[in-house]
Amino acid sequence: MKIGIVCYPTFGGSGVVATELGLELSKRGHEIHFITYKQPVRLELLTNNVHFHEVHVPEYPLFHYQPYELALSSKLLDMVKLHGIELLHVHYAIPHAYAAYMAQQMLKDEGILVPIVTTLHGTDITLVGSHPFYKPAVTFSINKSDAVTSVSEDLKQDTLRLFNIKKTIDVIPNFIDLDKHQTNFTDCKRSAMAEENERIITHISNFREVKNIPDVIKIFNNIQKLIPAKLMMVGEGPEKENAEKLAKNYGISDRIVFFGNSNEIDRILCFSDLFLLPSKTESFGLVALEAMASGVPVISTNSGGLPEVNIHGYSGYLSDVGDIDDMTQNAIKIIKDLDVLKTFKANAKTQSRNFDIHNIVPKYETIYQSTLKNY
Ligand code: GMT
Repeated sequence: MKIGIVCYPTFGGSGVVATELGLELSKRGHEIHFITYKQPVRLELLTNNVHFHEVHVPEYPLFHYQPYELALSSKLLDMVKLHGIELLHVHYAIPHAYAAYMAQQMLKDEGILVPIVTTLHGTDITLVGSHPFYKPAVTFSINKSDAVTSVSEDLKQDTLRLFNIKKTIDVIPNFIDLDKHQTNFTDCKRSAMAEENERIITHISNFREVKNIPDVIKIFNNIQKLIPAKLMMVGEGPEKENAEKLAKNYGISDRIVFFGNSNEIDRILCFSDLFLLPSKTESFGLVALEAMASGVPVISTNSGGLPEVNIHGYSGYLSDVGDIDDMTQNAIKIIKDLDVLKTFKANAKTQSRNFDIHNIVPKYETIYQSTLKNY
């Protein structure tokens, strides 16, 4: 199949999933066209089967907001015509499903029929999409998609609760390429990061408010009072500065490394003992899955789709949002004893196998095939 993929190309779960999906589909013989405003961060190699088409939005001073949706729908139209793209798979309802619908209508006018598959990732539904300013347009574009998928059962239920959806929503969980995460790095630089007796705790995110970044610092502060530990903070975002200040106030700045964005999180996860994800909500929590695939147990909240990913008392522990004490105690339970830690690490790896890319990507292929057949 010739598939056009639209996503946010930045460091964020939806862009990562879309990129990994496209790459895997290309390995399975499909021709993939990424259509977005920047080359996706995890899309390093373009091949005969993987193409990237940049959406340019000309700056015009008259416009207070530059019309990205318009530029995207025009680009989609052009690329479908030029490359014979058979199906558009858009990740994130806002504004991608909306722009794809516009492109679909324009193409129809020219006698070209292209179905749209929309994948809901979470923030497009729970945090942004349900805002009254966006809700009618989001409802419309979901209902006009030819197929709709959601990355967790919880997100599907939220979507049905918050919007008047007339479409069937298929749950296709996010996935992981285990080969990428289970390589035993010969150059895993644990000793450069911590002493032999120290535990390494890691957090990776885009440091948005929803990630509850201060809770990461508070939990770590509690842990390091009881067990020698270091904290690896990976990513960039609005809450980073506050996190640095909080660490300074606690007097633990020397125990924390702020890395900034990284394309090689597997190289940081390879020496990590525990992953912290105290988010207010996560439709899925892809990063928790990435941690588990690297054999890192997860301390997370029990919000959103996280209980579908992290299994309480097995791959890690789940707590109520904001329950710093519970998260601290759970963390200690895992890391204080090396044998317990070893068991949780092994369990985390085992749990991640339920999301093996090779089993999940065919589910998208099935959706594409049935959508094309019924179109
Ligand atoms: O969580 C973020 O800040 C990024 C966001 C996104 O839009 O890329 O992630 C969402 O999609 C990911 C991939 O499906 C999920 O793993 C994240 O849980 C989800 N984030 C939220 O629901 C807050």
